[in-house]
Amino acid sequence: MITFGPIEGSSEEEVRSKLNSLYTPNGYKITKWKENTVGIFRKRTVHSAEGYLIFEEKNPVQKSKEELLNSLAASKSNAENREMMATIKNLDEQLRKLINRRDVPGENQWDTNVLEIRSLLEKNDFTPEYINEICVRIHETMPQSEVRRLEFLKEKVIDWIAQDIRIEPSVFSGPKGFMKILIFLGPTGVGKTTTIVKMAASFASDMNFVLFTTDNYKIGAVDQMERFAELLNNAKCAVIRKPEDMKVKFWEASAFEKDLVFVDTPGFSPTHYTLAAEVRTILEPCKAEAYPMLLIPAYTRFSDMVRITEEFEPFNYKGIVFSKFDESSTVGTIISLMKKTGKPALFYTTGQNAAADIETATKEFLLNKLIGFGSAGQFR
Ligand SMILES: Nc1nc2c(ncn2[C@@H]2O[C@H](COP(=O)(O)OP(=O)(O)OP(=O)(O)O)[C@@H](O)[C@H]2O)c(=O)[nH]1
Ligand SMILES: [Mg+2]
Repeated sequence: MITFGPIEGSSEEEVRSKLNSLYTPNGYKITKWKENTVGIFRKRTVHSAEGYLIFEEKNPVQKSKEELLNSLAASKSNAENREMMATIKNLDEQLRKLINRRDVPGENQWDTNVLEIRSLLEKNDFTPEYINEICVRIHETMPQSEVRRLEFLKEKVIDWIAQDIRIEPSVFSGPKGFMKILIFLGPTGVGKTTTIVKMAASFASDMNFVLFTTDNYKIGAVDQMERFAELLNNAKCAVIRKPEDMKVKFWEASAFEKDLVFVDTPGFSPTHYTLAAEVRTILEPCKAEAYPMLLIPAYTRFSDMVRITEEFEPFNYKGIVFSKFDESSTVGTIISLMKKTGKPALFYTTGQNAAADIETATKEFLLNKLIGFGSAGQFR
């Protein structure tokens, strides 16, 4: 670090003006001001400043302007001088534009760190809307001194992201003695049936549960569920074909004091109106006690996630199970979705092993998957 001073003057303004004539206004930092009284007969106050110099890399326009000025001094012919003067004028304009641009938020030197955060968020597949909100928030709420500290900035951004993650961890809790009905909804092949088996095996092994399948559409769906029921210690499995079946089986389940009913549904797009209406009619009898969940694979594009969440809204699902996490490498899309829809994550599924590969949703799970935030994004 190169220090300067003391630079003296009769007032602070005079000292500053001396400094500005010696260095560029951003090229020094004053660390100490002094004020002394000097003289014996005629006393006067002397102000002085000390500090250190800040060296900024000259930008290319400044550099070439200086080179031109040096060569101008050495040049002889007037014609050459005129040409040089025209070039300098042009460079001056460019320089002025550059200086003006540096006043726009987002282009200043200290914004390098904000640009770094922007690029990290992009790598993590956050939506442009989400990224802009974070950048505006940095500009509006954080002083430059904090933004300059990249690690601190990363921690702050992680805090904000953590606040946007919505979690509902208590799917299985509820008043004792009340039967819970978990309904699994979602487009085709997202993992509804497998997730039921995973949940039953991992979280409900000490509960008295029964499986219902309403999937009368996919060939082999009933066989698949019956096979899974066998694997789950011969759990009871009922096939529901119409609302009357649901009423009867629902009544039986409560009469036999079941704790839990897992209800599988056929995969469909709600724009397939006939099937959507049929499924809703079948589910109607247990609507009041039901806990509907929507499954979406973690790798789904943001626009498709939004469409699916909107299309399944009429089923009043309580939250989302993000499936197939093992096939996705980023979590920005999911967090952006939570921020946009306010819907919480319930579970994450992480592989094809039906006896495991499921976790209750936590914030840490998503935060630990953020790329590039280093220790700021590591949680236990
Ligand atoms: N990689 C991976 N595959 C999974 C996961 N969960 C389910 N699968 C696979 O996804 C495929 C579809 O799973 P299903 O459970 O049949 O999906 P579904 O939503 O019931 O499908 P439909 O009933 O046809 O709508 C199967 O091959 C599963 O093994 C997961 O977490 N990771
Ligand atoms: Mg299925």
